[in-house]
Amino acid sequence: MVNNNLYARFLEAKNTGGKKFVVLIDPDKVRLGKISKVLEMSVEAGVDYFFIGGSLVVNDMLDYVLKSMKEMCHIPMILFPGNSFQLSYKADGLLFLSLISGRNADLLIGKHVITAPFLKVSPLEIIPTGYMLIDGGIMTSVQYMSNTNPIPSNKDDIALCTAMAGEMLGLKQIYMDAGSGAKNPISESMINTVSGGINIPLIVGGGISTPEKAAANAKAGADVIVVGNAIEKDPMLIRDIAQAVHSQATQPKASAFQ
Ligand code: 1GP
Repeated sequence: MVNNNLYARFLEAKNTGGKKFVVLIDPDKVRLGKISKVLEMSVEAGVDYFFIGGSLVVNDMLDYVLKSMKEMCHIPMILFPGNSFQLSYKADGLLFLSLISGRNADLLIGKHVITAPFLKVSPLEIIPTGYMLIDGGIMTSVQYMSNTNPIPSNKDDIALCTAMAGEMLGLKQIYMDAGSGAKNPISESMINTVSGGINIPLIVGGGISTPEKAAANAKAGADVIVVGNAIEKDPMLIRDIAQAVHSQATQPKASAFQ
C-alpha cells in the first residue's frame, strides 16, 4: 500500500507544534542483521518515518533493504537520494531535493530534469525539498560528493535568507543538514532563526547523537529531527531520542513573516 499523505503529516507538525522523529537508514552501512533490531525499536518508540539514503547507495541493495523493511513494519519509508540512481518504487515517497545552499546547477535543477519522467509516472509521493548544507566542522560525504560549499555554521542570516528564498520558490519544506557524522550539529540559534522566518516545515539533521541535543533542536523550532549515525552505532538510542523529540510538542511557533 502506498502512503500518499506523507507531506500532509510534516505540514501538520509545523502547524500544530507536533514534532516528528525520523531514523535515517543508509542501506550500504546498516548490516541487515541490525536492521531488524532498528525496526523493532522504531515501532516500539513510535518513530514517524524512515529516510532511506546515503551518498553511495547501489540500487540492488536499496530494493532489497526496502522490501525487507516493508515486510517487517509499516513506518513510512521516504527516499533521501544521494544521486539520481537511488530510485525505488518500493518506498512510499521521495524527497525531491534541490541543494539550495550550493551553486551546483546540476543539483539545483539538472538531475531533476533527468529524473522527472520517471518520477512523473511513479507511485511515490514526491516532496519538493530545499536542501541546505550547513558546515558541521568536518568534510562530510555529502559535501564532498556535491562539490558545494556549506553555509558557515555561524551565518544564521545567510541560512535564513536561503530558506526564505526556497519557500518563495515554492519548495514545500526545508531540510537543514550538517551532513551525516558531522562533528558539530547545527546550532539552536540557527534553527531558531530559520524556523521563525518560514511557514513551511523545517527538518534538521547531521551529527545529532544525544536525546538532549534532539530535544533542544526541536525546542528551538525544528519540526522534524533526523538521526542516522548515532543509531547505527547504538539502536537502543531510538527510544530515548523519540521520547525527547515527541515530548517537545508545543504550540506552533509564530513566524516573524506571516
Ligand atoms: C544526514 O541528517 C542526516 O543527512 C543524519 O545525520 O547520520 O549524523 O545522524 P547523522
